[in-house]
Amino acid sequence: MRKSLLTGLVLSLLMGANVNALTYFVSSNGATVNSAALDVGVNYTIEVSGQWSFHYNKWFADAEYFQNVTMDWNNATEDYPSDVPQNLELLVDGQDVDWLGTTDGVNFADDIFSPTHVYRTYVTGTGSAVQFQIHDTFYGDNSGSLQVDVTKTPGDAVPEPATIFLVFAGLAGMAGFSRNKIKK
Ligand SMILES: [Ca+2]
Ligand SMILES: [Ca+2]
Ligand SMILES: [Ca+2]
Repeated sequence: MRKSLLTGLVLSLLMGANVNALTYFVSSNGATVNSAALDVGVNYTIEVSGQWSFHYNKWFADAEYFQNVTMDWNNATEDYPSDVPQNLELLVDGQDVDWLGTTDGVNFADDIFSPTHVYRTYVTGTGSAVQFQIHDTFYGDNSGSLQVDVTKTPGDAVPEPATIFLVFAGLAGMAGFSRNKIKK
Protein backbone atom coordinates (compact mmCIF):
# COMPACT_ATOMS: atom_id res chain seq x y z
CA MET A 1 0.00 0.00 0.00
CA ARG A 2 2.72 2.40 1.06
CA LYS A 3 4.84 1.33 -1.88
CA SER A 4 2.09 2.09 -4.41
CA LEU A 5 1.51 5.46 -2.76
CA LEU A 6 5.23 6.22 -3.01
CA THR A 7 5.28 5.09 -6.65
CA GLY A 8 2.36 7.38 -7.38
CA LEU A 9 4.12 10.32 -5.77
CA VAL A 10 7.30 9.62 -7.72
CA LEU A 11 5.36 9.31 -10.97
CA SER A 12 3.50 12.57 -10.37
CA LEU A 13 6.79 14.30 -9.58
CA LEU A 14 8.40 13.00 -12.76
CA MET A 15 5.34 13.86 -14.85
CA GLY A 16 5.23 17.31 -13.29
CA ALA A 17 8.72 17.85 -14.64
CA ASN A 18 7.47 17.28 -18.17
CA VAL A 19 4.44 19.55 -18.45
CA ASN A 20 4.44 20.84 -22.01
CA ALA A 21 0.80 21.18 -23.01
CA LEU A 22 -2.21 20.36 -20.91
CA THR A 23 -5.92 20.88 -21.52
CA TYR A 24 -8.56 21.15 -18.81
CA PHE A 25 -12.30 21.77 -18.83
CA VAL A 26 -13.70 23.90 -16.03
CA SER A 27 -17.42 23.44 -15.49
CA SER A 28 -19.78 26.32 -14.65
CA ASN A 29 -21.08 24.18 -11.77
CA GLY A 30 -18.39 25.70 -9.54
CA ALA A 31 -16.12 22.65 -9.31
CA THR A 32 -12.42 23.39 -8.92
CA VAL A 33 -9.91 21.91 -11.36
CA ASN A 34 -6.24 21.49 -10.49
CA SER A 35 -3.56 21.47 -13.16
CA ALA A 36 -0.56 19.18 -12.99
CA ALA A 37 2.33 20.61 -10.99
CA LEU A 38 4.06 23.36 -13.00
CA ASP A 39 7.85 23.27 -13.19
CA VAL A 40 9.66 25.65 -10.86
CA GLY A 41 10.78 28.85 -12.56
CA VAL A 42 9.27 27.96 -15.95
CA ASN A 43 6.92 30.47 -17.59
CA TYR A 44 3.54 29.18 -18.75
CA THR A 45 0.80 30.62 -20.92
CA ILE A 46 -2.71 29.91 -19.69
CA GLU A 47 -5.19 30.29 -22.54
CA VAL A 48 -8.92 30.11 -21.90
CA SER A 49 -11.58 29.71 -24.57
CA GLY A 50 -15.33 29.19 -24.79
CA GLN A 51 -18.38 30.58 -23.09
CA TRP A 52 -20.85 29.30 -20.50
CA SER A 53 -24.37 30.38 -19.71
CA PHE A 54 -26.10 31.59 -16.59
CA HIS A 55 -29.73 32.18 -15.69
CA TYR A 56 -31.00 29.21 -17.71
CA ASN A 57 -29.29 29.99 -21.03
CA LYS A 58 -30.46 33.62 -21.07
CA TRP A 59 -27.02 35.12 -20.56
CA PHE A 60 -23.51 34.05 -21.48
CA ALA A 61 -20.09 34.66 -19.98
CA ASP A 62 -16.50 33.87 -20.95
CA ALA A 63 -13.32 33.95 -18.87
CA GLU A 64 -13.53 37.72 -18.27
CA TYR A 65 -16.63 39.34 -19.82
CA PHE A 66 -20.33 38.62 -19.60
CA GLN A 67 -23.48 39.77 -21.36
CA ASN A 68 -25.40 42.49 -19.61
CA VAL A 69 -29.02 43.59 -19.85
CA THR A 70 -29.35 43.33 -23.64
CA MET A 71 -28.45 39.60 -23.45
CA ASP A 72 -25.93 39.82 -26.26
CA TRP A 73 -22.21 40.36 -26.64
CA ASN A 74 -22.66 43.91 -27.99
CA ASN A 75 -23.05 44.89 -24.38
CA ALA A 76 -20.17 42.84 -22.96
CA THR A 77 -19.31 43.86 -19.41
CA GLU A 78 -15.95 43.22 -17.84
CA ASP A 79 -16.56 43.87 -14.16
CA TYR A 80 -19.92 44.33 -12.52
CA PRO A 81 -20.35 45.30 -9.82
CA SER A 82 -16.98 47.04 -9.99
CA ASP A 83 -16.12 46.14 -6.40
CA VAL A 84 -16.62 42.41 -7.10
CA PRO A 85 -14.20 41.83 -10.00
CA GLN A 86 -14.29 38.04 -9.53
CA ASN A 87 -17.99 37.95 -10.40
CA LEU A 88 -18.83 35.62 -13.32
CA GLU A 89 -15.28 34.89 -14.39
CA LEU A 90 -12.57 32.27 -14.31
CA LEU A 91 -10.49 32.47 -11.14
CA VAL A 92 -6.91 31.21 -10.87
CA ASP A 93 -5.97 30.04 -7.36
CA GLY A 94 -9.14 31.67 -6.07
CA GLN A 95 -8.19 35.11 -7.36
CA ASP A 96 -9.61 37.48 -9.96
CA VAL A 97 -7.34 37.63 -13.03
CA ASP A 98 -6.96 40.57 -15.43
CA TRP A 99 -7.46 38.26 -18.41
CA LEU A 100 -5.80 39.59 -21.55
CA GLY A 101 -8.14 39.75 -24.53
CA THR A 102 -7.45 39.89 -28.26
CA THR A 103 -9.11 41.22 -31.39
CA ASP A 104 -6.63 39.71 -33.90
CA GLY A 105 -5.69 36.43 -32.17
CA VAL A 106 -2.04 37.54 -31.98
CA ASN A 107 -1.79 40.52 -29.64
CA PHE A 108 -3.26 40.14 -26.17
CA ALA A 109 -3.87 43.07 -23.81
CA ASP A 110 -5.77 44.05 -20.68
CA ASP A 111 -9.30 45.47 -20.84
CA ILE A 112 -10.03 44.05 -24.30
CA PHE A 113 -13.14 42.02 -25.04
CA SER A 114 -12.34 39.01 -27.24
CA PRO A 115 -15.05 38.36 -29.85
CA THR A 116 -13.59 34.84 -30.11
CA HIS A 117 -13.75 34.50 -26.28
CA VAL A 118 -10.05 33.59 -26.12
CA TYR A 119 -8.06 35.09 -23.24
CA ARG A 120 -4.59 34.62 -21.82
CA THR A 121 -2.61 35.14 -18.69
CA TYR A 122 0.96 34.20 -17.83
CA VAL A 123 2.27 32.46 -14.72
CA THR A 124 5.63 31.20 -13.50
CA GLY A 125 5.63 27.64 -12.17
CA THR A 126 6.24 27.11 -8.45
CA GLY A 127 6.31 23.30 -8.41
CA SER A 128 2.63 23.28 -7.42
CA ALA A 129 -0.61 22.95 -9.36
CA VAL A 130 -2.69 25.99 -10.26
CA GLN A 131 -6.39 25.83 -9.53
CA PHE A 132 -9.20 26.98 -11.82
CA GLN A 133 -12.81 27.75 -10.91
CA ILE A 134 -15.68 29.65 -12.48
CA HIS A 135 -16.96 32.07 -9.88
CA ASP A 136 -20.68 32.72 -9.42
CA THR A 137 -23.04 33.42 -6.54
CA PHE A 138 -25.56 30.81 -7.72
CA TYR A 139 -24.52 27.76 -9.73
CA GLY A 140 -27.90 26.05 -10.10
CA ASP A 141 -28.89 27.88 -13.32
CA ASN A 142 -25.56 27.52 -15.13
CA SER A 143 -24.49 25.30 -17.99
CA GLY A 144 -21.38 24.77 -20.09
CA SER A 145 -17.69 24.98 -19.37
CA LEU A 146 -14.49 26.78 -20.35
CA GLN A 147 -11.47 25.14 -21.94
CA VAL A 148 -8.11 25.92 -20.35
CA ASP A 149 -4.85 25.17 -22.17
CA VAL A 150 -1.61 25.38 -20.19
CA THR A 151 1.55 25.48 -22.30
CA LYS A 152 5.15 26.42 -21.74
CA THR A 153 5.64 29.92 -23.06
CA PRO A 154 7.64 29.56 -26.32
CA GLY A 155 11.22 30.77 -26.23
CA ASP A 156 11.65 30.40 -22.50
CA ALA A 157 14.73 28.49 -21.41
CA VAL A 158 13.95 25.36 -19.41
CA PRO A 159 16.09 25.05 -16.25
CA GLU A 160 16.50 21.26 -16.54
CA PRO A 161 19.30 20.83 -13.94
CA ALA A 162 17.25 22.71 -11.35
CA THR A 163 14.17 20.64 -12.15
CA ILE A 164 16.10 17.38 -11.94
CA PHE A 165 17.67 18.45 -8.65
CA LEU A 166 14.23 19.21 -7.22
CA VAL A 167 12.89 15.82 -8.27
CA PHE A 168 15.81 14.08 -6.57
CA ALA A 169 15.47 16.26 -3.50
CA GLY A 170 11.82 15.23 -3.38
CA LEU A 171 12.74 11.55 -3.76
CA ALA A 172 15.36 11.80 -1.01
CA GLY A 173 12.83 13.50 1.24
CA MET A 174 10.26 10.76 0.64
CA ALA A 175 12.84 8.02 1.18
CA GLY A 176 13.72 9.58 4.54
CA PHE A 177 10.04 9.89 5.37
CA SER A 178 9.29 6.22 4.69
CA ARG A 179 12.38 5.08 6.61
CA ASN A 180 11.29 7.02 9.65
CA LYS A 181 7.84 5.50 9.45
CA ILE A 182 9.24 1.99 9.26
CA LYS A 183 11.41 2.53 12.38
CA LYS A 184 8.38 3.39 14.50
CA1 LIG B 1 -14.64 40.05 -15.31
CA1 LIG C 1 -10.92 39.90 -14.27
CA1 LIG D 1 -25.61 31.54 -11.98
